[in-house]
Amino acid sequence: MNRALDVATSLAASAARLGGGMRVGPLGRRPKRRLELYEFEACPYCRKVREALSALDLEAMIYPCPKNGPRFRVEVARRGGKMQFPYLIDPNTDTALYESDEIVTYLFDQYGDGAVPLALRLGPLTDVTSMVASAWRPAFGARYQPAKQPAKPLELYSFEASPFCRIVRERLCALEIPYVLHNVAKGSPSRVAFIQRSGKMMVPYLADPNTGTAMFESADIVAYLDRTYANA
Ligand SMILES: N[C@@H](CCC(=O)N[C@@H](CS)C(=O)NCC(=O)O)C(=O)O
Repeated sequence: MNRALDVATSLAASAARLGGGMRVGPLGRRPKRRLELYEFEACPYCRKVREALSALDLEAMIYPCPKNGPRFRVEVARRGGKMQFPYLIDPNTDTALYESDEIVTYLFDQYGDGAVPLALRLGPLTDVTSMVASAWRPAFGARYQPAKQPAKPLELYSFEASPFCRIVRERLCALEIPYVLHNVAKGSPSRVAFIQRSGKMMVPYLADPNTGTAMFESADIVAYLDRTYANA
């Protein structure tokens, strides 16, 4: 897909959700230990959870589970008993949940003010708009593409509504590369530390501790991931 079409369809995906995952809302207590999320980018139910993480300014360890992915899908079945996504683990409360609505409610209870934003509590309408978002880019972030596994997880600064971040998340997902997701949506208190680290407020920003690489620009990041991890 050419770059302009790539960005346009990714933008359309965000528009379908009316910018859900763009802005931080009221925050509650912060988790001491990082949340873990098994998901895949093209899954509309996973998107709801990712929007919640952005709105709540939460970090998560992301284990991408593209279809046919050899690693993390089986881990979900082993840990939770079935291969269904999203699957969230909160080591702070020893909680493990499958259903997206339950996960979203849980996250706003634990780490927000208890109120789920309207766009995430419209039941079937929330699901349908999230499906429309996925439908714009059905071929991306859904299927596994053989890749080398990094020794250490990568780090991605992102927020759910950014079309450029989506393009990078899709690639990480297809290659089944685990990463720490740092959400820095608009209004995020985490932006201060991010700017100190990266030098400016722009996402996506990828850091790879395996190679000492850190970079902006979605197209460059995708090219880097392909060059470094995709099997030829
Ligand atoms: N009601 C569940 C539905 C979850 C669901 O159907 N997830 C799909 C992915 S979008 C799934 O796990 N499919 C099995 C697979 O991908 O192998 C929820 O809201 O979390």
